Amino acid sequence: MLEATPLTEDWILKHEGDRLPATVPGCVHTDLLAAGVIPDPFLGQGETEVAWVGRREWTYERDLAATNGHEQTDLVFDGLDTVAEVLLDGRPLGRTRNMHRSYRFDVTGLGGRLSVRFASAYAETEAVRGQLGERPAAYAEPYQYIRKMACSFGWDWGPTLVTAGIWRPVRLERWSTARIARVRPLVTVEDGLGRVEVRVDVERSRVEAELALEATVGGVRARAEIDGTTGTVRIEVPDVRLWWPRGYGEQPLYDVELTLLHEDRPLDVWRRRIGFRTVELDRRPDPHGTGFTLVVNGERLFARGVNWIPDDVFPSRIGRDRYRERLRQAADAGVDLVRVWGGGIYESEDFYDACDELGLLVWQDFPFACAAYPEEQPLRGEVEAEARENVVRLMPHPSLVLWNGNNENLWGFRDWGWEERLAGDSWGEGYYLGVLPRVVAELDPTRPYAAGSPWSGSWEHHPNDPAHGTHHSWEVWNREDYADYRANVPRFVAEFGWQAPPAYATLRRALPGEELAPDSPGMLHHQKADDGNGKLERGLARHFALPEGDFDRWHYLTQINQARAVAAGIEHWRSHWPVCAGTVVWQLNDCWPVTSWAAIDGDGREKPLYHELRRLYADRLLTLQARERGLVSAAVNQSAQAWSGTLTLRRMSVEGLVIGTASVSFTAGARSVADFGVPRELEPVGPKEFLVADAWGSPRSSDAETGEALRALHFPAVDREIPYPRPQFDVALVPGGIEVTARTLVRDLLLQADRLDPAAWADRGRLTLLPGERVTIGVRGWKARDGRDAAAAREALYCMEPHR
Ligand code: BMA
Repeated sequence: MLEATPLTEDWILKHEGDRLPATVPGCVHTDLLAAGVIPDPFLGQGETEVAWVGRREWTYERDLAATNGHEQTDLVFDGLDTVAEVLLDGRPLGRTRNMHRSYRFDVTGLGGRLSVRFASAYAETEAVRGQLGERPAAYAEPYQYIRKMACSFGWDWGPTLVTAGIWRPVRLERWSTARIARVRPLVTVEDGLGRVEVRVDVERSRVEAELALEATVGGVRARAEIDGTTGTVRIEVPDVRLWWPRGYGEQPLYDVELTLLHEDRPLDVWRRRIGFRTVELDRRPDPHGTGFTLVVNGERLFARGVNWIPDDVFPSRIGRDRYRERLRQAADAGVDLVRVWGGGIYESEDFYDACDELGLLVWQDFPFACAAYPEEQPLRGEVEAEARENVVRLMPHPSLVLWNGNNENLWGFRDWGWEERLAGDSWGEGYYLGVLPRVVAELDPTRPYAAGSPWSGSWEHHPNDPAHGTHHSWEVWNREDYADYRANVPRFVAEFGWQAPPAYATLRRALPGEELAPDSPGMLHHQKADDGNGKLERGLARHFALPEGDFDRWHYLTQINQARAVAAGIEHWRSHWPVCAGTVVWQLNDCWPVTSWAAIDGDGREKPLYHELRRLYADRLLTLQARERGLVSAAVNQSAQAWSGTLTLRRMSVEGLVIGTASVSFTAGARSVADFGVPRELEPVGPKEFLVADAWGSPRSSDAETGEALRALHFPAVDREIPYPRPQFDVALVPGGIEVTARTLVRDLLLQADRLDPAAWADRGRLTLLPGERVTIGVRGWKARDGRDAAAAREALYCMEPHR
């Protein structure tokens, strides 16, 4: 039987004659940090101080004892970052140049000093660029010349921390006769009958030995012979339970166990979990253009998505618990699709395991982003090898529903001046329209492939044409106000978003001692976007009077503006289902403490946008939309039951007077949207008025947590024109939280719980109370004791105020 021995212990990192203790898996930066050699690059300007680390060569070492008792011993690296030479007692075992691959070296009968010598990634990129020529990109650093996580070179939300190291597990594998080299379970289901076709490749140390395979799935067992080095076991499992995305059903997972046998003795075992479900991507042309709708088990879905970036710029630090926590946060916010963005990595098994269990659909980008990538050697072979390996590695996971060729490269070629600059040089098209779809079709024909995001399906239409395929909506934020989201109805919005600073406690930790201001040195350093602060400022100024010299107010308003921006997009687009079939917010998470588009900040704290997503992505969403024909109320119902109830409309003044009311009954069928015009006489006019719509319904339309009706609000004027009354409300400490009772209109009330205690969390984000309304904001991680805490709670509450 194959024996695997992890090589986790006894590694050292050589640094200027010192031998520092090294963590494996890990990386140079985290080892230097642990040894006290470098400051924390996440704090203050630490990033700049450690820039030298990426320019050096680094060596990891440990002893490797020679082993016996087996015919073959392999040294297996699941991941090396990136350009390395592996030596045993000075004798080269091999070289590596791809972070996205694993490596296996034959060390049979060998022992001695094992060293892994990493060259600087910059040395490699300079050599490859010298050989293949310059290629255009959205960023200055040379990430397109090396197969390494692109965003480690810096991004518009990420630091430039070019690390090196043994970033994934390493082990010895000792075996005799044969081992399982590659397993491809092709899983299909039809009328309740699950089929698993397990395609297996083996490696042999004995060419002649007779080999067999035995596999079990869901209690069904099957056998097959190995012919040469391949074999296929076919298993049919009757009455399988379907795996569904969350909100649509359960996530039953079936264990697959595959054993390689020689004379009925097991040589090697492979275990994974699979799920039975079908997936199609409907891209048929229709009267609106070309659709992009995911269909799972025959159900057409509006995808409630988020974009995922590496959760730490040093991905070796992200363990199973961290993945699970972050993805649980996504699921709790109502998310059902996570797009693993192409500037990052193929994530670890832990990521996809959590998605399988939580019912999160995964859209996986191949790691290419925002650049022209050369298609010549040595890159071409690396791209094909990494694609083959990762398609096979990830194919057991039912959560994985889509492979996508790249992020924004087809768009960049057409729109960002690359076409002219390239003058015929290769730029990656051959990967996205050639190599990658070929690899997916050959190895995993059960899954759809898209060439890129955005992409209209062919060069016939502009790659980012909203009417065809996927669209990235970035005019809003870069140049326009979020009201502009309403300008069109894309078929699928794969990226859109708005920036805001992280939670206050996160800033305090990241910028120790700094007197915080929007443009204080640390704030500027932790803002990586091109003219990021300018866009934040202009975005604010369109809605609010700028709070000069008041950082806390600026922080509150920018966070509210972020939540409102994303809400404007999602409410509009969801109200246009099924023409629009998905929104993927840029971005769920951060990889360090930074001002960014993220809903969850670099310390894992939830920004107001996060709580807003819970409302926006709930099965039932009520929204008021200003359309050409007038104000429209739309009841978006993504649940399997019809939603019928009564809608109460109240036209009000900001002083709290009710100007007019009406009640209508409505029904939104299962998985559909019902919209109806707001009567003209109820449309609010001018800066003093607004409309409140409350949906009361059966079966329960109410928010289970609060027992309130679903509410939508419409203010026709921007805040800086609205004559808000001085907000008055009472605050009381109640078990588990804070109770607020409004005596006036209190708009966008927000408890910044981390100001009470860095460990405190609020269970909701911004909310608007009408005079007389009361709400309890749940707070975890904080125990209120006395009157001083009530005062602290009041201090941590923000809301819209009259202009000064
Ligand atoms: C798109 C993304 C990322 C970027 C984001 C915000 O370009 O694909 O590259 O971080 O917009 O600018």
